[in-house]
Amino acid sequence: MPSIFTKIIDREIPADIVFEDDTCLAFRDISPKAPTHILIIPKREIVSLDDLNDEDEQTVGRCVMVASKIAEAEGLTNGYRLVVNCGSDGGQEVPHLHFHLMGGRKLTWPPG
Ligand code: DGP
Repeated sequence: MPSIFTKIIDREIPADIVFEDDTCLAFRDISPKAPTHILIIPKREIVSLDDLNDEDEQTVGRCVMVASKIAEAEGLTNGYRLVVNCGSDGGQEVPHLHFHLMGGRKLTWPPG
């Protein structure tokens, strides 16, 4: 079952897209929790970290590389956080693997 993120990939619903290549798409979170809050997603429909296969290794690596490049492009020179929520205890709401890139303010630890 395609998630809302597949609809963003397919341009069926709008999003503020900041980066795209053959593997990943990155767009601003609709409900930002920090001044910069961008979601990096694989175009492949992977539900969560629990669903990764060996063949996803390059895809996941590419998403992390893209996150780092976007952080630089966004000027997050003081640091940032890259978060993946997994499953219900992890707080995952959208069943399509995504990396939250958050920065632009001091982030607290531990998260709630
Ligand atoms: P998570 O709880 O880890 O599954 O985070 C899902 C994030 O996705 C949440 O921060 C809000 C964001 N989100 C949900 N629907 C949309 C949407 O339609 N557009 C955009 N840009 N972000 C969305």
